[in-house]
Amino acid sequence: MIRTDYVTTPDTLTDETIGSYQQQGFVRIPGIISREEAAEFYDEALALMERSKAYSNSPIFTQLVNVWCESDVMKRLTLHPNVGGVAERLARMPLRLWHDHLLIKRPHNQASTEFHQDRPYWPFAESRHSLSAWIALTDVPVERGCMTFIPGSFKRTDLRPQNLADEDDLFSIWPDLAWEPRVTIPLKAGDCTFHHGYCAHMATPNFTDVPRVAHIVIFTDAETTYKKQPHVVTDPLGLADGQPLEHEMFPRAGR
Ligand SMILES: O=C(O)CCC(=O)C(=O)O
Repeated sequence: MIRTDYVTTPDTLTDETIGSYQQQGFVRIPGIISREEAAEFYDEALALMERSKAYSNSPIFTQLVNVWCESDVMKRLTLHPNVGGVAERLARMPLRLWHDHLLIKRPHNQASTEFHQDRPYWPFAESRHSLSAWIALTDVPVERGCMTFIPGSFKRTDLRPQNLADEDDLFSIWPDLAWEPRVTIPLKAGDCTFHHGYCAHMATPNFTDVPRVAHIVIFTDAETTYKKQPHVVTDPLGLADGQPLEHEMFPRAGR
């Protein structure tokens, strides 16, 4: 059951907004959750970072993958019916969860997340669509590490995985992309952006005294099939090459 007092719900999403996502490969969605919910999830995210050992740390960000399996509080956000419901309307197809991750840029981290596409990292044989909800759990102005997208870049689907620690990597394999316009989207707590799995994007460093906490929920076509290749999420599951991603780790979205 979705609360009806969110700024954006699957029912209030306009055809214009869906069309803009389909055309550009990203979209800003105000109020996907309330500010009060964002504050609760922010506190839990920072507490989880302290108590969890299962994270990776780099100058760019601290990353905690599949926190929905570790915290009942974060599970409410990852499986939030408003997030999954809006994702399905944007993708125009049934979706399932691929995975979540918390990405925390520590104060004054000095490091951008450099331009990359997400989809080349993922072990999918067939998937008609995949997209990420990047949910701001605190206000994220440009100087705290918000996202920048390159409109239309999702149409390029033939590239190898790109190194998000190397500012030149994506442009070295796609030089024309460097001359395309970019769109930078600061967000208030509770707002999110959705971006297509092939949309090129980056995030600026955190120049502020406040941790930048974003929770990213990634969805893929409900009929996605698995391609056997190393990935931290699928490695422990023993999936067979080519099988559908039907597993309790990948529940259907918006249910
Ligand atoms: O938040 C960041 O620093 C980068 C996020 C990102 O690359 C993603 O959500 O795909």
